[in-house]
Amino acid sequence: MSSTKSRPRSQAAFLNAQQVIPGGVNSPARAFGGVGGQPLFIARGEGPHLVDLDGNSYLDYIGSWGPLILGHAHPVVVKAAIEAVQAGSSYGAPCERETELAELIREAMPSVEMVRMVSSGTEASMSAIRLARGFTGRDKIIKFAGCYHGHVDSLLVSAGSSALTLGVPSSPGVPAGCTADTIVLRYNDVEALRAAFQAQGDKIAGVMLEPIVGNMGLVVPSREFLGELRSLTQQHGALLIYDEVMTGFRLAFGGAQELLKQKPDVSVLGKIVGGGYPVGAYGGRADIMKKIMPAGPVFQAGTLSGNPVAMAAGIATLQVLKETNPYEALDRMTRRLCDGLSKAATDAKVPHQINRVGSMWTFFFTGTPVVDLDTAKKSDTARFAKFFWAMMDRGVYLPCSQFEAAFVSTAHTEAHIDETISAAREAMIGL
Ligand code: KE4
Repeated sequence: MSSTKSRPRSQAAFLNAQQVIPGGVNSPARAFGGVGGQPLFIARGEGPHLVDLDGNSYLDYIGSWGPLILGHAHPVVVKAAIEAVQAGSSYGAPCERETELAELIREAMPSVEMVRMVSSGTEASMSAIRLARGFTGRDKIIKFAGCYHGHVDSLLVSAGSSALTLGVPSSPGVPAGCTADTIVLRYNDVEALRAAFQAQGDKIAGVMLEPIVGNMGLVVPSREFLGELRSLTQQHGALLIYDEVMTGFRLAFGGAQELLKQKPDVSVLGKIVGGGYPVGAYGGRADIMKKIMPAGPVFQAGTLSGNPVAMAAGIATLQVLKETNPYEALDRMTRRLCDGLSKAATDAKVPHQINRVGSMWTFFFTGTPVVDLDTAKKSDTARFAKFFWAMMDRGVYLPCSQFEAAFVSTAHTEAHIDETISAAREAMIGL
């Protein structure tokens, strides 16, 4: 199944790209592997819209896979980036913007007493794991099937996101030694977590999870699971690492940990913290972070870490979020959308589940509640693909995989939401 519309300029661009870029894309998540057909090539983003090379405009519910909570080309962010780039693109030396963004993160997340900037969520996750191992002197890391933390060698086992969509849960090129110390458990499985600590609690350096998952599609943790994660890590001297790359500044200014009233030892950030520019960050308790070189012995470095232009965009984005506090409005807008989508599916007799937290949501084509990877995989991905293209042809750009979260931005209005619901009502007919 793919589109009924022709998009000749995107098709030509894709053909060209495939000559010089593997698969024609710089990330498999954009390859449309889960929905068939060819990716659209984008000319520009404007507020809630993407415009492709053929001049078609789409309501964008990906927002660059999360970063664009303010929509495309927000004037405050654009102005900040332009001013920054006119003072030079990179110094290879510290600048005060790095401190300013770190202070904003610390203000938003009390569990984060010190922060290190890097250039992607993957880099932040990789560094957080090394830090946990360096701080505890232990090797084992627990992760959960369906959670994705970037393409970190040791975590590419039952990863979510595009690794899951492409059906390659553990990638070639990752030596067995890299994953020998990675324990993979089922999300929300309290018994398995207890058993893992029972068996090897004194060898576990850290437990890493998406506190609210986006990479199986959206999955929420049980209260018991969250509680056990915190108490077992505390009891056994392991670090609790929240991967808030997607949820940080998305679900609340203080991220999922604010919403869930939890206090991890280390947090991993990305996406919104750079306002659409390449920024990752990891931070946490000062006694832990002081293990990072040059304050401590754990090595980590990066040419463009704390890049001044990216810092400026991140600061501008967080300042707008702090000043406008859009979270209740985003929650209302996204509730309106999901209620409308659910009614359209019910009227069309399409079995579905919608998991939503704030402006992050996933429409699953299954009648079974989705609480972990196994239940997420019960979804009808062929029906998802048909719906994806039916919506695309009606000017609505959804994530190109059943196992991804979608996002509403502050640029989406009620009119845009109602337009999306009408398109879904049509798209559901005969699905
Ligand atoms: P990046 O290296 O892509 O900046 O961040 C990796 C990462 C880490 N943690 C979480 C919870 C994430 O969701 C991600 C990246 N998310 C995917 C989409 N779910 C990015 C899309 C892509 O890989 O192109």
